[in-house]
Amino acid sequence: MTDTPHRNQPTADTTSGQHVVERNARVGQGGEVHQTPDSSGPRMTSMHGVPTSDNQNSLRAGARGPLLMEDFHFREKIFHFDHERIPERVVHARGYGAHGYFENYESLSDLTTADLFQRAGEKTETFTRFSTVLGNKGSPDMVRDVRGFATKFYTKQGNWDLVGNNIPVFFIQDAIKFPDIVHAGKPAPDRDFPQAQTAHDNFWDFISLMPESMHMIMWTMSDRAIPRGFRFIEGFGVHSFRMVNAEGVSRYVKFHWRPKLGLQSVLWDEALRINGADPDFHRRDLWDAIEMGDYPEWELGLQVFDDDFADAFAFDILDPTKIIPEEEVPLRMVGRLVLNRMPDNFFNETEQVAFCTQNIVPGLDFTNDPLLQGRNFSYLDTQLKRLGSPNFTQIPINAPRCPVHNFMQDGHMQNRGPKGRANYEPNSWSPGGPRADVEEGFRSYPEEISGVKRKLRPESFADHYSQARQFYLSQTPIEQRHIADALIFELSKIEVERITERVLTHLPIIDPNLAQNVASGLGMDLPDPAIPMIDPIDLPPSDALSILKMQKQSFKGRKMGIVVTDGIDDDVLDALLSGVKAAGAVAALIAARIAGVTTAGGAKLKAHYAAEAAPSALFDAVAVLASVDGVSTLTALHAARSFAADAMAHGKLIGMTGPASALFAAVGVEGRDAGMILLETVSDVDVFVTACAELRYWPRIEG
Ligand code: HDE
Repeated sequence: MTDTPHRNQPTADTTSGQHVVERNARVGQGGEVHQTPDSSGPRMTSMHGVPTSDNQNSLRAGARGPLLMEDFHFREKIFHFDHERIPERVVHARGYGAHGYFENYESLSDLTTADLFQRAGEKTETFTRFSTVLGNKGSPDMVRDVRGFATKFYTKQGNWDLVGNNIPVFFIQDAIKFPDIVHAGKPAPDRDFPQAQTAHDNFWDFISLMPESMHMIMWTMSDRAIPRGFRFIEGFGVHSFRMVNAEGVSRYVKFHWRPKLGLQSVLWDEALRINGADPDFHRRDLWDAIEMGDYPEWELGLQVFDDDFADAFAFDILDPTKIIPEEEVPLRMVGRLVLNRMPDNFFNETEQVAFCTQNIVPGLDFTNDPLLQGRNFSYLDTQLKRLGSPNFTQIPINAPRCPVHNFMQDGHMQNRGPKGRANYEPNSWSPGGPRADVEEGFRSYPEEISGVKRKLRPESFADHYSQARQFYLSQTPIEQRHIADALIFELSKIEVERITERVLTHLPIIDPNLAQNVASGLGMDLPDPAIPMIDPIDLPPSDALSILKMQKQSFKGRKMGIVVTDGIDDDVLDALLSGVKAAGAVAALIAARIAGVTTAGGAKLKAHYAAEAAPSALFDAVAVLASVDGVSTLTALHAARSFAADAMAHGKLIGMTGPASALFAAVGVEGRDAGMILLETVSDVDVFVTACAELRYWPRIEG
C-alpha cells in the first residue's frame, strides 16, 4: 500500500513558513493542511505540465488578505471544474457501460462480407452501454422503463454500432414523432415532474391518441420494464437490417441478444423498495459481477429472411412496431458477447461514448424502416451537441481501432489533420493522400426505389392491435396479471378522467379480460371500444415473449441475503455459504448491527449490511439464521420484521432455522409453506439452495 496523503498528518505551511501540525481537532477549522511531502504518487502538475507546489491554499496577499488574480493554478483549477458538465443525453441519459468482446461461433460469409463475421473463433473488441430512457442522469435504476442496449464493435473495417433496446418494438412508426413521444414521457414542461416515469397525464394522453403504440405498451407494462439487472435482459436491434454477401445477395436480418443467465425481472413492489434502498442497483450489479470475474454473456441470434418471406409475412417488415415471431423465423445463434472489463473512468468512456445508428460496415446495410432512417440523422447530430466538436470520433472510446484517413480537417479539438500539401480530392500530388476503394469500400445495396414524393404512412403499417394481443396472450397468467396491475397503477396516477377513459377504449381490442380487469381495478366502467383501422387477427402465442417461459432454472449469478444473529450454528452457516458459492451465486450477511455477530463456535462475522440498509427486495432469495437467544434482536427490529414480511409478500425462497420462525410469527406468518425451508442440517442446505433455482415461490403470492 502506498502512503496516501492524509488530512490528519503533520504538514508544512508553505505560505507562512510556520510548521502546522494538524490532528483531528484542527481538521476543517482553518484548512491549513497540505499534501504530505512523502507522497509516492506522480508529481502533480497544471494542465500545461507545470509542477504544483501547493494544492490546498491559494495565493494571497498576507495570511488573512485577498486572493491574487496572478494565481494561475487556482484559476485553472476552478475554470476546469466550472466546465466539467456536458449536456446529458436527451434520452437514455442514465447509463452504465462495460468493455468486452464479441466472438464468432462460425463464419457468416454465406450472409455477409462484413469482416467481423468472417472467421469462426475471431474476437472483436466491444463497448456496451445499458441505459434507461426517460430519467435524468441521476435518476434511479429500477424505474418502469425501456432499457437501452447499445454495443460498439471496433471492427477492422471501422466501427459498427448496434443501438438497440431490451424490447423488440417501438412506440411510434415514424421518426418525426420522436420528439413528441419523448416530450410526453419526460416531466411536464411547466412543473418539471414526474421524473423517470410514464405514470402521468401527458404520457397517457399521447399514447391514447397513438394506437400504433399499443404493442409497445404491452411490453412496457410487462415485467420486461423492471428487469432484475442488465445481466438479465435481452437486446434487440428492433429494425430489419440487411446483410449482403460477396455475390451481392441481400437478406434481411433482425438482431437479438440473449442473456446466458436467462431473463429475470423483479416485482413492482420490489422495484419501489429497491429504488429507495439502492438507486444504483443495476450499476452495482454489473460492477460487482465484472469485478469478481463473473463476466456476463449474451448470445447474438439472427433472424434471417428474404423478400419472399417479407412479401408473405402478415405485417410490413419495415414497421418497427412489429416483431417477427421466432416460431416463424427461428434464431440462428452466431456468436457471443462477453463483458469483462469496467471502464477506468466513467466520464471518459461511458459518458463520452457516442453511438450512431449510421455507423455500419461494408456487408451490412439499412432498410427503409422510417424510424431507422430518422435515427440515422439524429444520432450524429446529437453527438455534436453533447460532445461539442465534429472530432468526437477522436475520443479514445469512439476512435476506430483501424487506420483512419480522409481529408476532413480542423474543428474544435482536432488532432488528426491530413499531412502534407494535399487536403482535397481529386488532386495530382504524389503522394496525394487517401483514395476511395471501389472494391472494399462501403457501398449501399442497390435497391430499386420508385414512388410519389409525399408525406404519408403506408397501409401496410395500419394494424396496431394484432401483435399487442399476441404478446398479451403469450404470457403466463401471472405475467398477464402483472400487465393489468401495471396499467392500473399507471392509469390511477392520471388526473384527467377523459384521458384514462381514452386509454381504456383501446384495451378491449387487445383482450376483453385485460380491459375488464383494468377497469375493475380502477373502479371505472369500460367505455365503448375504439374503432381500429383494421380489425386485429388472432395470431398463435409465442413462448419467446414470456419471461417466465424463457427463465432458466438456475441460481447462478444471483444474490442471497442471509440474516444472522449471535449464537448461530457454524456448520449450517458454512454449508450455506459454500452451497451458494457452488451454485455460482454470492451471499451477503445482514445483521442487526454492521459490526456483525458471534457464532456459537465463537467466530466473529462482520456483516455486509445493517438490517436497515438491506430490505429483502435486494436479494433473489433469503435465509434467516437465528439462534434461540438471538432471534429476539430481530423481532424487536422493524427493519428485520419488514425483511421477513417482504420476503413473504414477494414470494422469495426462504431458508430458516427453527428459532427464526419467531420473526415470521411477529409478522403474522404461522407455520411454513413449501417455499420456506427449514435449515437444521447440512443436507437441508442442499435442498434449499437447489430450490432457489426456481427464483420465486409463486404459489404463495399468485394463488
Ligand atoms: Fe434512440 N436516441 N432514437 N432509440 N437510442 C438516442 O442519441 C432517436 C430509438 C437508443 O447508450 C440519442 O446519443 C430517434 C429506438 C439507445 O449512448 C438520440 C429515435 C431504439 C440510445 C436518439 C430513436 C433506440 C439512444 C440520445 C426515433 C432501439 C442510447 C443520445 C426515430 C432500437 C445510446 C444519443 C447510448 C439514444 C434518437 C428511437 C435506442 C437523440 C430520433 C427505436 C440504446 O440521437
